Amino acid sequence: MDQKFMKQNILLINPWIHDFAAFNLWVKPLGLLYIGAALKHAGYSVEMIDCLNYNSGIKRNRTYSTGHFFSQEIEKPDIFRNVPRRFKRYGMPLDEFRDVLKRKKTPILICVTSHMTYWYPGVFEAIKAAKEIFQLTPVALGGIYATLCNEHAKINSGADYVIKGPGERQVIELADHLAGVKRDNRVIERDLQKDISPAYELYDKLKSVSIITSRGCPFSCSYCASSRLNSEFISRKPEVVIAEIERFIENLGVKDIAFYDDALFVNPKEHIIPILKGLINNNRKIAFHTPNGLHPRYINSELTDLLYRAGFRTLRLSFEGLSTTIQDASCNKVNCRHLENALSCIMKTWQSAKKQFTDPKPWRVGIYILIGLPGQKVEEVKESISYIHKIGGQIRITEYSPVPTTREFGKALKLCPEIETEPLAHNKSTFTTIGMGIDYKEYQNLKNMANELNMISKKRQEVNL
Ligand code: B12
Ligand code: SF4
Repeated sequence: MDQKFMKQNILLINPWIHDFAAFNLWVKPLGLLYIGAALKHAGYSVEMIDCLNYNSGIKRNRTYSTGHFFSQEIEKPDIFRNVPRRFKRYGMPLDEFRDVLKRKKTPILICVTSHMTYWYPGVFEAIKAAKEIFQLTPVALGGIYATLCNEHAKINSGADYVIKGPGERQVIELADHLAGVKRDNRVIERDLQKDISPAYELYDKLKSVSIITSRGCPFSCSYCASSRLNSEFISRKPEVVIAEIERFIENLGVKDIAFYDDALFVNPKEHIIPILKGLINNNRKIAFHTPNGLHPRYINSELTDLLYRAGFRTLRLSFEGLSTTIQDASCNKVNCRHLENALSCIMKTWQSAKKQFTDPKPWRVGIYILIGLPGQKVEEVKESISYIHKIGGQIRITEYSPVPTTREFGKALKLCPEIETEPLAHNKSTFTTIGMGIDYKEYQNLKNMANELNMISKKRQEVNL
């Protein structure tokens, strides 16, 4: 490889969220950080602007490094004119972003990531601002929106390259092309197989990181695009994961680590159990969290004991719903027996933790139910909410967002043809009412019902199950 081309500068951008609400549940641009790591690995110099990493100076109490983003109200897109809620840009003010951009060296390439399909306006805003300042630099767009709404992104985003799917190899090829670097393709493959870690060193200061120990999912629920985003289910080696966590604690001083896996507990004996044993052995005083739903079918007492001892404190379990329709749509990955057994193991572990440890930190456990699937009935949702309350769980409502390429998308399309051409219509807060054919008040009533029952459970229990 010709060394004179190396150390050329590439700028990464994680854009804002434009939405009605956004909460920082260990949100990190993990995909972009993998892109950054791959580019560094290939010899490029990389800088990043994370629009969501903005401290406005307002002090807030944050539990386990979660909290609110800085936000500013912006004009509501016309499609949401009848939604009685304020629309906001979450993350740093636009002018501040422009100022930060102006202070950067001119890059040979700007890499912009994207997350939820309905967050694309923040992506377009970032591309536009970057192009105003670096007029001659090409922009590459990748990530979930760019993959699932590829044509929409190609036509409307203003990016010069719109890249689908896992981008590590593709972005190196693009950068090499722009820099005029000739590299043997086999070298790229071999280097990426060294199992790179996300480039968190691009941040000045961090309290938490999010990591991923596997890509993809062996299930194929009708409403989920996991298998389209990653065609295979691939797990990283436990020892590699443990070493990565050690480096993040040692080098970055983080106190909280969240797992972004779709299927963290699959093949437990080969995967999560050795990871947990390694973490227990290293005995670090940090907390682990799983904001993405876990599969209760794999949970038993051995697993909950190891999870607690390793420092796992926030657990979210996927239940989705009580009806057979929703359990079928979810590949029957979970049923009531799995869920009740999981809760009982979690409770037993807590009882024994109280006896074993002085000042044990309680679990924070929530059970996800999915609402807003096309044709779902209000009564069905109420039954699921009541059931979770009855078995002593905290209800966490997740609203359905139609995801292109999924089987459920076809059903959603019949109720709302706009989702085909306008990704804003995938917004989870607005589609729920359409999916269930209810008005905003009825939807709020369901959320209020869950909140009230959660308050009752909280008063009754010392552990937030
Ligand atoms: C972790 C996760 C979350 C986390 C946080 C995510 C975040 N950072 O914002 C939490 C738990 C908070 C979350 C919440 C939700 N999520 Co979510 N989430 C995921 C998940 C499991 C993983 C995303 C991830 O980080 N992957 C790991 C990284 C390494 O992969 P990646 O980002 O794709 O990056 C790769 C490529 O895309 C590419 N790439 C990325 N950037 C770039 C840039 C360039 C230049 C290039 C070339 C390439 C490139 O290369 C990267 C490396 O290989 C995905 C499913 C999945 N398997 O992807 C769902 C997913 C994104 N979520 C989804 C949904 C539905 C939701 C919720 C709406 C659920 C709900 N009802 O509450 C909420 C939305 C929150 C909100 N406020 O609206 C949907 C998407 C919906 C949509 N319409 O877009 C997905 C796809 C799951 C699904 N159902 O199919 N989620
Ligand atoms: S919803 Fe969960 S279990 Fe189902 S395919 Fe997606 S990631 Fe896998």
